Amino acid sequence: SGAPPARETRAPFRFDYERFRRSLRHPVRGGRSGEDPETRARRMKIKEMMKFAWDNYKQYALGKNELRPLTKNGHIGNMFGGLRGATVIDALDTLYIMELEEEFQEAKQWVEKSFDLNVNGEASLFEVNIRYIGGLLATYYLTGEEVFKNKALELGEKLLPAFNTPTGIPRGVINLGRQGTRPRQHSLYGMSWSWGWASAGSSILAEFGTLHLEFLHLSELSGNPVFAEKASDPRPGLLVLSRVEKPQGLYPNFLSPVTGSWVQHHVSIGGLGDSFYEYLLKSWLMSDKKDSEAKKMYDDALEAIEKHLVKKSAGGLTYIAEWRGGILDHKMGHLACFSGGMIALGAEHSTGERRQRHMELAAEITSTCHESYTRSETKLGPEAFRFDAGSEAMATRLSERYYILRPEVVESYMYLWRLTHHPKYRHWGWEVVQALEKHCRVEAGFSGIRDVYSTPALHDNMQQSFFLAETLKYLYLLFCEDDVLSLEDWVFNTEAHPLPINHTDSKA
Ligand code: DMJ
Repeated sequence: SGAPPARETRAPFRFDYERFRRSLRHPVRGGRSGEDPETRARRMKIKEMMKFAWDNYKQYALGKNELRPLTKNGHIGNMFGGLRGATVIDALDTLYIMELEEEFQEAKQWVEKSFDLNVNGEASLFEVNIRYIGGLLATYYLTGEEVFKNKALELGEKLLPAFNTPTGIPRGVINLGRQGTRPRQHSLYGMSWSWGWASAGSSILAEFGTLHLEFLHLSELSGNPVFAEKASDPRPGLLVLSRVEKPQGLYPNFLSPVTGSWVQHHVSIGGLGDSFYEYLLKSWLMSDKKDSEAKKMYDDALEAIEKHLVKKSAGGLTYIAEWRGGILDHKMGHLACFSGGMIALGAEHSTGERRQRHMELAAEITSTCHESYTRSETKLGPEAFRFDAGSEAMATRLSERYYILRPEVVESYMYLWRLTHHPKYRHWGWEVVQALEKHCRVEAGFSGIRDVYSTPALHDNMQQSFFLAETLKYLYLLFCEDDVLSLEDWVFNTEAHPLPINHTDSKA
């Protein structure tokens, strides 16, 4: 308990753009000489899938948030507070990395001409941050084009009022409307709310804990410390979290932004908790390992998870259970499958017995998630799978059988491939490509499916923007050389948008 130790003044980020560009050049210009032709062909296939997903979005839904590939129209939804073009922003860096040049120009033009930030509506702070701010920042870093930076900064300003709470921990929903200019003009500008479904006005761990990477870059690029101050330095969120008592060292998912205490004891490394842990580790990596406070919190959290939540099924599968007020729920969500990649990345930067133990744990979890795919008829995994009542890595409830083009399993394959070079990860990634082609590809794009255990697939008529941002990007990187967006130089935000690491030494 007590305040975390005072931290040294943050050194400015120093980027070696040339190095980044060099690393990009290899994959996109046809790979290395001597490259295995099958690997190249597989990469090109994934590039074709991206072009297909983009072309259909452009044709039927440009300017809407997502494509509805069956009805061939657009979907707007209510997550982004009137902002449009979620798929454009999420796709930008993937198009660029895959060298889909014409398509990248189309997306860029939409940002220049049609991306309107003068909106008025209630947005998810988390979703706007990870998809819009993350996508714009990454594209700026990759291309150096000012328009992306300027839009990210302008949008970032609109998010700041969400932090005006007694603890500094933001609420989940923010109104993006403009500030009223006349004295009695009504405006909801800057009003923020907690989600109606979040118990007792609480903020969600994975939401307020998933701002740090992007906000640090907003301060870096604007020269305005306000972003870093709000989300990171002195980190009101982490200060509160470091003081509040954690049941058995675990972090529950719901916290009051007014009192700074837990509202409900539900712990999960999947939905509601997931990217909080991810951003602790990646904050440390992005700071070139200077942010020791974040690293300590990551290590302690993982230790508690290992001790209380990691279990082995009767059939020998390792999984991470959820925890409800002391009672284990033997269930893993698809979202929790990102943790194989995260734990492997953490292990890579550990030493000795711990390194080996965590690398094994990461490989076992990734293998369990692979089982959740192979045990289905479609070879795609369900939204959640269980280890109870005789079930092993399969959904037991009708409501958990769907697959919405989520990336977490291929994300872990990508990390495990990069960190171990075991060929099974490329093999498993290719299985996913084939399953997507067979069951999710329709005439006008890719669609989620309602039941992974039955064929022919029943489509949900939605091409999620994260399919272009994450699923296809991670699959592509799985078949690239390691120096393409090298893990030494970049961290991926939780929507797979790459942000550069702050190398303070000159190791170019
Ligand atoms: C994405 O928006 C991000 O990966 C987020 O962290 C979790 N949910 C989706 C993908 O499943």
